This record gives sequence, structure tokens and C-alpha cells, in this order.
Amino acid sequence: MTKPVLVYLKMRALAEAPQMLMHHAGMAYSYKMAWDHFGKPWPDSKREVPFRQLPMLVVEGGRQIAQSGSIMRYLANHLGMMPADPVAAAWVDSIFEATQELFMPLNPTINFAVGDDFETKRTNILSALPPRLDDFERILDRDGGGFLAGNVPHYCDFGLFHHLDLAHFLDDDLLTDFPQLAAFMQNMRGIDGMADYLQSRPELTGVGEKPQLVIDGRPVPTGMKAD
Ligand SMILES: N[C@@H](CCC(=O)N[C@@H](CS)C(=O)NCC(=O)O)C(=O)O
Repeated sequence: MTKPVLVYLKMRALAEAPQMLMHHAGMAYSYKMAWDHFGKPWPDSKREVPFRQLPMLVVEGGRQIAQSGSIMRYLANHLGMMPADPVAAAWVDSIFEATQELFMPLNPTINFAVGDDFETKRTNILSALPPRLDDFERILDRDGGGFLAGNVPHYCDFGLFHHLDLAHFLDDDLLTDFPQLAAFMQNMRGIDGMADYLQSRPELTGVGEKPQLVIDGRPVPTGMKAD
């Protein structure tokens, strides 16, 4: 099989969970910025992807999989990580969907907001998060396996890890009152491939002031332009 290509932009957001999942499973892939994949600026390429947004996974035969959730479900199926029982699969999917609801406004805030705008968004996000965190805490507590659905990670676990990892830019002590979630983050850091991925991905610096990704050793502004 040819290596799939994950196409995205200069931000740490919806391409994280699929990359963590692929690293964990040892699945080879390549990552391309939209402008490198299409050979032109992203705004001129939007009509070449199904829903004018990214991420997109290009698989064999050039077939395009859009929507981050669909990419995760495709990968979980492809990698044999989908629960066979339909109810168990629906449970994992419902948790994943709940993690997707953390995307907005958290991801754009961390990647792009600066100054007073960042501070206002930070306050709002941190005041809205505790009931969400409590839901995941209860799931972990009830299940007892150290992950969201048992003692191995499913695709929902990668979604939650990503969003909580980002939320730590807002508050280092985010999980002080959520011991199960704190343990979950540690468990996720310990799974196959995760440490490698976290060490090799572009560093995100200057959150809230001048957000940049350090790509190939060079800090570049986050965004949707080549530079
Ligand atoms: N529902 C979509 C949302 C995708 C989305 O919001 N993509 C943003 C980046 S995170 C994007 O493509 N922004 C550039 C644009 O809209 O031109 C998904 O889950 O994949």
C-alpha cells in the first residue's frame, strides 16, 4: 500500500490525533502542508478538497478522506482498532465525539489568539472546562482500565489526549482536581510511539503572544500561508 498523505496547515490542532494514532500503530505516512501538496496557496486549493477545510488524508488511488472524525474512524478500522461489538464501538465513538467538542474555541485560541483577546478566551475556556473534564473523569473512574474504554487506547483516547495537552497551555495545573485524567495523560505518554511523536513534532512557542511552530529548526508563524 502507498503511504497515506496527511494534508494540513501550520497549526497544532486537528492533525494531532491522527498522527499520534499512526505513530502508535507504527503506520508509515507523510505529512504535507496544503501549499506543498497542491503546489499553490491554500485559498486557491480549497475547492480541491471535499469541504474546503483540512485535515485531509489521501489514501491509495488518490482518494481523499476529509473531516477529522472520519479520518480517525478510517484509521481505527484500517488498523484493526475498532471494537467489534457495535455497542462498544458506539460507546468509543460517543466519547470521541465528546472530545471533538473541545476543539472550539480551544484550538484556535492556543494557535492564534494573542494579547487581551487571548486572556479573555483563556478565562472563558477555563471556566467552561470543569464539567467537561468531570465527564471524562467519571468515565475513567468507572472503567478503571487507565484509558477511556478499557486498558488499551482507542481512537477516542488520542482525541482527548490532544485537547488536554493543548489546554495545558492555559493552565499547567488544569488536572489537579482530576486524578484519573492526570493518570490518563501519563498512560497515554507511555504508549508505543507516543514519546517519539511528541519529541519529533514541531514545538509550539509563544502561545498568547506570538504563536509559532518550530519547523525544521526554524520558528514560523502559525497560520494558513507558506510563510
Ligand atoms: N469539521 C472539520 C473542521 C475542519 C477545520 O475547522 N479546519 C480548519 C483548520 S483546524 C481549516 O481548514 N481552516 C482553514 C480554512 O477554513 O480555510 C473537521 O473536523 O475536519
